[in-house]
Amino acid sequence: MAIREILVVPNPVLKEVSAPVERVDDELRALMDDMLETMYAAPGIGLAAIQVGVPKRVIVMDIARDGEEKQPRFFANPEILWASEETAPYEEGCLSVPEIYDEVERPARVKIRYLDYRGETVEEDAEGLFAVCIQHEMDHLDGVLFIDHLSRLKREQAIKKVKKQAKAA
Ligand code: K2U
Ligand code: ZN
Repeated sequence: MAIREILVVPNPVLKEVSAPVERVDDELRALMDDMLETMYAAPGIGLAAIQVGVPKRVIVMDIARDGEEKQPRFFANPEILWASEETAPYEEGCLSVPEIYDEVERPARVKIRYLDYRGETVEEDAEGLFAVCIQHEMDHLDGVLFIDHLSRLKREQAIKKVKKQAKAA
């Protein structure tokens, strides 16, 4: 396994639409293993393949709380089959938009279908932090960042702040 570089705004790769995977094979599992190691090291609770520069529709996640047993999750070609009309706000952040946090409103519950680590098709209901995180990561697969849900002013201020951080580093 290897820790990979996480791309940050304004890298244009982050705006690319990722392609479906043809099969979950050992090569894809090696990518998912690297993504999980990279996510834990960040640290974060989710990561999309595009964030490490790979335009494939693949997500890893672990929403276990600190001190709880790790619960790594793997999602290939995830789809949202249903989303509740009810929405819920959440203070989101993003490893590709470092040190920027703001409230985003998303459907409170979603039904998803995806291929798991073994390539089996799974359908699952998500709510709470799982629903927030999977929708945040699935946005990444379509080249959408959480700041794209904010006002133009807030989005531009966020990108300006990240650029300033990068210069100061
Ligand atoms: O996509 C990413 O950059 C991973 C995010 C996932 C995430 C964003 C917003 C809400 C939930 C999950 C990172 O994990 S951001 C760091 C973080 C950590 C714990 C809770 C919220 C955000
Ligand atoms: Zn993100």
